[in-house]
Amino acid sequence: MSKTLRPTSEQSLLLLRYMIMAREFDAAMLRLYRQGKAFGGVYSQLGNEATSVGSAYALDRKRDVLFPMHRNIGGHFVFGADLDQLMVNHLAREGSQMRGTDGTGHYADEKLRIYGNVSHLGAMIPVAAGFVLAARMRGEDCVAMTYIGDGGAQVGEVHEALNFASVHKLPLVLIIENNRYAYSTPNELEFACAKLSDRAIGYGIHGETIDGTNVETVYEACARAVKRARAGDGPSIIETLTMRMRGHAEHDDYAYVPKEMLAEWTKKDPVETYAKTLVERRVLTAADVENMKKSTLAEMIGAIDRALERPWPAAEEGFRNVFIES
Ligand SMILES: Cc1ncc(C[n+]2csc(CCOP(=O)(O)OP(=O)(O)O)c2C)c(N)n1
Ligand SMILES: [Mg+2]
Repeated sequence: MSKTLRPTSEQSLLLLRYMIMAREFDAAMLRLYRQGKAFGGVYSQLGNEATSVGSAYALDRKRDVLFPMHRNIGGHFVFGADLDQLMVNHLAREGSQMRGTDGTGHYADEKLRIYGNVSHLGAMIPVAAGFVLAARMRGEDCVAMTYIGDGGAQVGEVHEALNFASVHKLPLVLIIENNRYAYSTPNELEFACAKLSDRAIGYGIHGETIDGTNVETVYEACARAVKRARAGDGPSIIETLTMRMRGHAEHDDYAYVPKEMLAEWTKKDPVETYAKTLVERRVLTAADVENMKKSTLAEMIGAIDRALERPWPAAEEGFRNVFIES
């Protein structure tokens, strides 16, 4: 089955391109944070590019919906988000979809079919389940994909939403991004089961644990989950194994993470390994990869310059939609 789902050369180039976009956007945000130009938390995407891109790519963005989390910038690109708009959002400048009140993607965009992220861990999953229930009641064919971390997966609402979605066979795909840490808490202090996908048995749904650093593996597993969801077979849990390669956010020096662990996962860098695979398959050359990186970096620099030319949003915007206005 997985063979038939293997991306074509054209699709594989797109997967690589989206991952490079995610990588360069992330690198740009890390620099901007150090320059004092990005505010609030900057949550690095490093190591999560394949999970974010491969999962979102399995959806049909014309009819499905994405409920991303804080390390899913790749999915925004897959769903057609405009780079300039994303940069303005993240730099909280005038024109930001969150009116400058936030810099980590807490926006909903009906046109893009992106809703998220809900900051309170676990709380987004019932919203995603409710979305597809409503869509079903309206007679629409719509699959929702949403995400939770290894830490967030322990929150009660995740269970409630999964149980409800399973009973009603809702077309929901939950990606559990197991990047080994929730802030400084390691897996062994978060849960006692062998695999987080084992929980699927308790809901009577499909569950699997996959290599979250391989974009094709992620795409194939998610495409199968989307197919099942669309066919009326209900939700799936896909646990993607990755490593959070930096701190929780950029204020965190992640001194509690063993250096050997990071070194081990560096060898599985999602962008570099996929670029190498595509060069070996002769889909592109090493020089093409370098050019792709260079042109993406130039795109980022352009977007940053344009965003920084914009003024700050008006201070009153900070109070809008916070209190009920009568
Ligand atoms: C209910 C709730 N508790 C605590 C937080 C603060 N918080 C935000 S992210 C995070 C760690 C999440 O870890 P994990 O779910 O593993 O995701 P990761 O950041 O590793 O991708 C915490 C504690 C929150 N947003 N919501
Ligand atoms: Mg985590």
